[in-house]
Amino acid sequence: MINPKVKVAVVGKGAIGSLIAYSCQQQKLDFQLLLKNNNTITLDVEKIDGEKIRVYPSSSDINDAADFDIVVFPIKAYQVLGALQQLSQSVRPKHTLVLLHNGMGTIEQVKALYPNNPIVAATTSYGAFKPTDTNVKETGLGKTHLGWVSKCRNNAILIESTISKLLPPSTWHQDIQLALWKKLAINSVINPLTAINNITNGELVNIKFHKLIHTICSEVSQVMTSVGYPTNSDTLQQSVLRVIEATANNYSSMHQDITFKRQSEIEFINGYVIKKGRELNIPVPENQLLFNKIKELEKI
Ligand code: KPL
Repeated sequence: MINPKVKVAVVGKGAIGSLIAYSCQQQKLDFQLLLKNNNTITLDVEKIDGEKIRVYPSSSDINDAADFDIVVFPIKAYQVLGALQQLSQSVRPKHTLVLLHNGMGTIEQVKALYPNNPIVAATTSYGAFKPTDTNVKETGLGKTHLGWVSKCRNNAILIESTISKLLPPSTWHQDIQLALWKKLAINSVINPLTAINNITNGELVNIKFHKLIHTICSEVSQVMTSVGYPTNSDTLQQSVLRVIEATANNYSSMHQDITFKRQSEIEFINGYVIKKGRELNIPVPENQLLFNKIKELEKI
């Protein structure tokens, strides 16, 4: 018999994970947070319209998680592998794994570790940050794009409808890779340029960045086209400019990572473009320069 109450587990209590916890509470879903230690926490979420809600998640230790059907990873790309290893005692082949982060390259890692699990890849344009460990501020209402990388054989409709409720509105794609590449192109431009120049996203409209943005888009478009997603630099540049305008007052996640001396996601953003460029024999020198500069900044 189909169990109508799908159990959701969310790894960590990052900004996006906290928004997911908020949605789960609002939608009355059965959910828990998987944390490094199983301390009881509450989260104070301030929605973009100013509404303030306290979220009371139940939680488990990530090394000893209680039962779930879906586990969502709204964590940095470089944390995914570690989290999956910590979950090795709890993950069964029936569990759906949902990857939700900037950058690309983790799907390959997850498939290698859990070849039989259903996997969903997702990207969202929601914005949020955490002024304190338990406070979350929503800074942008977004949209979420989702797609099966490996589809589950049972309950797919129920699983899809549950995942769709986490960061609505959600669109399911036959081929999520295209949406991931489009987001990768945007992140390859905005994230390193804002971090290197210590500026908001909006400051990238300055004419002095136009040529550089065009060159980065040109390199990414050649790689995208070669992996089977034909595009060109003008198309990518237009979508980059749309995001720059829509998020003008925001500091990008990479800007924040560099400012707060955290590891950045450069390996999974421009680093992924470089890796694919190398495999396909496509030179991507501007992406390489940005990669090198961010690596230098990470050391400071
Ligand atoms: O995803 C983002 C990020 O900051 O990581 C963008 C789209 C650039 C918005 O800031």
